Amino acid sequence: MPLTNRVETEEVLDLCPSGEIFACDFYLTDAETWAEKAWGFQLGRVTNVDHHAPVARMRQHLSSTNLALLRVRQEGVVAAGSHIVLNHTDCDSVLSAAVLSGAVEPSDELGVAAIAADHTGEPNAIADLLQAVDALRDYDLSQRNLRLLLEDKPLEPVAQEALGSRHRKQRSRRKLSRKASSSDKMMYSLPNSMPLSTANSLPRCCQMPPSS
Ligand SMILES: [Mn+2]
Repeated sequence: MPLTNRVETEEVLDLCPSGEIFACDFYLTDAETWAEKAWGFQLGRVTNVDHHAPVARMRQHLSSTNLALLRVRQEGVVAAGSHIVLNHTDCDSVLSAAVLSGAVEPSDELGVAAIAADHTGEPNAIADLLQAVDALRDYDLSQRNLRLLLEDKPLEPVAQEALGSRHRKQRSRRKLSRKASSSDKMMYSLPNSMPLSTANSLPRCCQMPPSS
């Protein structure tokens, strides 16, 4: 599906005229008014496996992957003839679809990876890979390389390249923030060591409050 802010249930029904539909990791309008399941909300043949609904439970540290794991552990993977629909390909989208479809074993480490990507930002090899290839918007590629990573095999060159460029960006961001924090310290020492006129000409955000 295209990536849009608001997705109506009619749109996914049109997309998949028959069979059960699992819309993963994007919010279907008013889903919270449907029948509540441990893994999301259901209306007829549509189930929204998603953590974006405006209800208290979804405001916890919870990702769609955690919901998908609940569904697979209680009811198994989705039946043949069902559809899994995504509208983006970040870590949580890819993992929730891979879990629901049975492409990967339902393990807790996948839930941890989704929460690292969505909430905590903690270093996590699975989250790192899937966020790195997100921009390619290629679910099959993401899923193939997820499996390679889980099996400890070399990634495809395009995934390796995406991961390499993510790491390079992270390194330069870290360098920049180290630079920024050391120059912050310098700024704070300025008012004592420089004439007032010079201190006043510093950009506003760097000025110390008046010392009166
Ligand atoms: Mn997502």
